Amino acid sequence: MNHLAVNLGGAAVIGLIVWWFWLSRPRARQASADTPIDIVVADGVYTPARIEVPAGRPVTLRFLRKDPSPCAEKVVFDGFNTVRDLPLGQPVDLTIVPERPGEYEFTCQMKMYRGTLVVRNA
Ligand SMILES: [Cu+2]
Repeated sequence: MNHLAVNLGGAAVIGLIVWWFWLSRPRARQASADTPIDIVVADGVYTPARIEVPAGRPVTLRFLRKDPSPCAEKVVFDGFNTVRDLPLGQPVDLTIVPERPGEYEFTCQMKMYRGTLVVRNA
């Protein structure tokens, strides 16, 4: 398998994710602890980078790090006092219960990767 094929495969997967999460369902997804939200960590961006969840219910975010650079090795949720290590290629589940509506940023430890958890009134 050559690198181009791998990259094209990755792009196809990302395209599929974009289509599935953003284009096929323009309104916010229903999220719950039982059905994790997959977040790919690659090329300096979280995909998806903006996630809407209802307040007061547990939600599980499943991070999959594909970026080998040390920049991507942690995810930090300041608003929830939570930091997780992200081993390369291994999904990491993070379950939180967002009690109050608002926008909560999550970032890598250097704040180069940036995402937003949008908590709505349920
Ligand atoms: Cu970083």
